[in-house]
Amino acid sequence: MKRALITGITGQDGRHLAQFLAGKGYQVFGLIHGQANPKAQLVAEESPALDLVEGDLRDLPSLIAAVEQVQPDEVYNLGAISFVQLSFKQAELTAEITGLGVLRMLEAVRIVGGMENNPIRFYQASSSEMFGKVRETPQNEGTPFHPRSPYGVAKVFGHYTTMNYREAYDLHASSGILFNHEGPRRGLEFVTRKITNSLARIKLGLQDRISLGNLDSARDWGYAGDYVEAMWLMLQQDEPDDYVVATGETHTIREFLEVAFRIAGYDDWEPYVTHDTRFDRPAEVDLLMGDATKARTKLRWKPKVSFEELVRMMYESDLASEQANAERGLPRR
Ligand code: F7E
Repeated sequence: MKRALITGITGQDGRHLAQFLAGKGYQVFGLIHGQANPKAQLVAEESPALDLVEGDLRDLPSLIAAVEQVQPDEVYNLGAISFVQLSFKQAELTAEITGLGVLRMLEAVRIVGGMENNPIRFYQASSSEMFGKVRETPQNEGTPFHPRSPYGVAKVFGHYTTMNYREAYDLHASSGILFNHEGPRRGLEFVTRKITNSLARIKLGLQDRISLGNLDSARDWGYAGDYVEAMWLMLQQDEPDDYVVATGETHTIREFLEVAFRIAGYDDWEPYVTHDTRFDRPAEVDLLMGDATKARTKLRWKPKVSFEELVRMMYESDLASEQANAERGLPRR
């Protein structure tokens, strides 16, 4: 039985990956930090066979202890402060966790090492935010980076550190440059889920409007459940490498609104959306569109869920859970 250690186990991707790997017969361990972490119960219910191990990306000894305890075949480093807007307000903490956390996890893997004939394989969650003010469209593995946020800068550090450990210590360390990936488990702070959840509440008469920032930026949105398969495929290759994971399609926030409101049965979204400058960012990433040719050809990976299916899946899930909350008489938010 293969053993996998996942950091960021309580996040959207950690939850998908834990279930995906359990389905492949892995014994899955999730790194969890903080006393009485409120999300621990949720992940334990979702993945009953999952083992939680204590550790913090800010604390190298705890990471070494976790890797020693688990003796993993594969480590997936998904833990990060991942909300770009927050990274402007907590830039130092973002550098500490999203950036230096990668270095610490790689050090733990290097120090513990694994069996001589079966060294630990490492996956780093790199991000399309590294492309930032894009130099070309679509973006591929060779496109230069130009990050636009403390989050993007920290991800570039993590990406190059992963490359460096691969080259300097011959680690099987790969990075997935994942473009935005969403789904019903996405946090409510991200724009897609904020829209589908608010829309469900509008439909149920629980809310009047959605306050949003910049509607003109465009993103290459895929389904998170599809993307965790690409992470796993990278670690099954003989050679470690970097791969763009994306759909190759891009849509503006306006287009997301159009599709979501149409699915919910509205002709026009504009009366329901107001602009709130609090959601504008000091520097914006205007357009992302990934070229995943390498992942398609080398990993034989391709996304399965289309843009429209993704929006529908998220809206329907939010409608069902908001309806259930309303029926249980939970207080209005
Ligand atoms: O913003 C605009 C906002 O926060 C998308 C993370 O997973 O993907 C994600 O980063 C766009 C931006 O995601 C609101 O200005 C407008 O242009 O959903 P988001 P993100 O910043 O693209 C990458 C790949 C990651 O790696 C990150 O970890 O939507 N926008 N109005 C808004 N965004 C938010 N959150 N809220 C608004 O009200």
